[in-house]
Amino acid sequence: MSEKVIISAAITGGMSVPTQSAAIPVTPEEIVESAVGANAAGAAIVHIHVREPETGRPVADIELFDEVLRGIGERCDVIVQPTTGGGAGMTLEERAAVLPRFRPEMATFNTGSFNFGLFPIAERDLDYEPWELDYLTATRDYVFRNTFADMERICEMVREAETKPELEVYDVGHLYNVRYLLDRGLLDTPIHVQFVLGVMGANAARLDQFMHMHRTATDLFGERFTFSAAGVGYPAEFHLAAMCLMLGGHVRVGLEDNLRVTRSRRAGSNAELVRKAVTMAELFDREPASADEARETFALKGREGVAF
Ligand code: KMH
Ligand code: ZN
Repeated sequence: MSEKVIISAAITGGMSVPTQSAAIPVTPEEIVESAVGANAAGAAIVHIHVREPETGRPVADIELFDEVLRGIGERCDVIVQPTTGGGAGMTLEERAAVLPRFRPEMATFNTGSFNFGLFPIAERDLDYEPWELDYLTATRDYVFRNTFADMERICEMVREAETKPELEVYDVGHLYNVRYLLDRGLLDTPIHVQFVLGVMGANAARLDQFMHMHRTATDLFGERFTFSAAGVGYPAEFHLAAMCLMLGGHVRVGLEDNLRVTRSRRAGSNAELVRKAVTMAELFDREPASADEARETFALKGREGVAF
């Protein structure tokens, strides 16, 4: 069990709309500020999406990524992990363009195709903008596409960019997809796996499902993997964090995945969610790792190797 726990903060996301919470950072300045605050609170990694500044619509705009990644890099030494998952309706090329352009230390890598339903959120009694309602209800017919051809393409791109992929597994079958990519020599080891549970269309954020996926990963990858979990929604985010703290894994929190800090209180910032994760870590004798300690754990190429 590694004593140090690497905490990631997922700052804004691409599968939510601003009306869901005023705390969701939208503009590049807000995303940079929130990322710097999350790092100061104890996050070694910040996971980054971008949004249209005027509306908050999730976009794959490479110039907005440039502004955000440079803005964060100028303010702190946190590991900046851009998304290659993006948001609903984006093509693989749009989603993966961050890799050759910014050559980040880490980036997400989604390991299978599945339905990604957000439409029940549209039924909540909130004063949505028309585009937000369209964005949410359109997911009734949305498949988050990550075919074997797509994944093999991303394997090439992360290797070329010397970027460590964080393998996002949403269901048991995705673990076998990873095994296939390893067997083909398309992924370098040790791998880092993130169990993402609670997305409608994939596996549920239940402790028994987490244990089943963790056990399956251990069967398939032996000791050659590190892991973390991202629980979507409340209390899933903190329940999975507790499991990872007990099992020697790492933790992801953030407004991308969850809007509540307690059952009755919505989070006012990403830093607030990170602080709760830090408090939990202390209760489990796990100390938050610094960005450089995380770089060592994941054998990252370092900040000097990025292009932003
Ligand atoms: N939105 C999360 C459920 C990515 O950005 O590539 C998973 C995620 C994937 O963060
Ligand atoms: Zn994401």
